[in-house]
Amino acid sequence: MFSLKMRASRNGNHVSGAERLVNEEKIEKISSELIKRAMSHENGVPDFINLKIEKVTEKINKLKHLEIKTVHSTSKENSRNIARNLLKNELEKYYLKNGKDIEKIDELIDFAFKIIDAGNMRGAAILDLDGNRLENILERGIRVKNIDTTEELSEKILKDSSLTKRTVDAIAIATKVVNCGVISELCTSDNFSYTTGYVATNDGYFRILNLKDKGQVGGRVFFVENSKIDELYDKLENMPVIVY
Ligand code: PML
Repeated sequence: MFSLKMRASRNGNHVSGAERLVNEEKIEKISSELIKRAMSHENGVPDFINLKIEKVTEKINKLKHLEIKTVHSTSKENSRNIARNLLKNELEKYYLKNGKDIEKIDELIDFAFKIIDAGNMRGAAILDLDGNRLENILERGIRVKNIDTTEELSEKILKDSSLTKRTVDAIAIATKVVNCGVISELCTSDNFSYTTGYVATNDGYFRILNLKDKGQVGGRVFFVENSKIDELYDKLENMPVIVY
């Protein structure tokens, strides 16, 4: 298989990026789809597009996608409470396992919301249970790479008129992240007008409507136990995964 990575920018600012893992015979078709995607991006027409095509020699891991559960909520406050409870449920198990004070979980979640609302990172932040940031480069964060979804999954998701390509891309990230041992992920979109975000755990991909206000920036936080961070980093970036 081959990895295709596209990133586009304008005046040095990131406009869009996407990646695919495809068989040799699909390289041309998917390359043109990625270029089309770059050219028609909502952030404007780019003045620079980079398309990288590389043969993947490692074993490709096939992962079953997290179940999609949409949570309808009309206010940001309520949506954030729902996200908080989902995160708490998951984090509590790890706090207890590591003998940590569960009263501190709210503080950790507040910190995560602060990070995503600051919106100044290209990749995700990684937080351990004590609220330490574990990314190699703080401003950059970690970018989950070498992922794709099968056409069947993508078609199945897009058949639902309430879902878009955003969900297809996000489910690939969330499924890989959770399978790599991340306890849970909190995400809001970096698109100003897209207010749906999600919490991903082993129990599913919980899309939560109105997780931020229109006009707000977004971000991603991965919650982890702090052991084996180098191994986790390597997997998140380099392990080839196709989500089905
Ligand atoms: C969804 O609607 O399922 C996508 C949630 C947000 C994904 C993040 C993004 O597109 O920037």
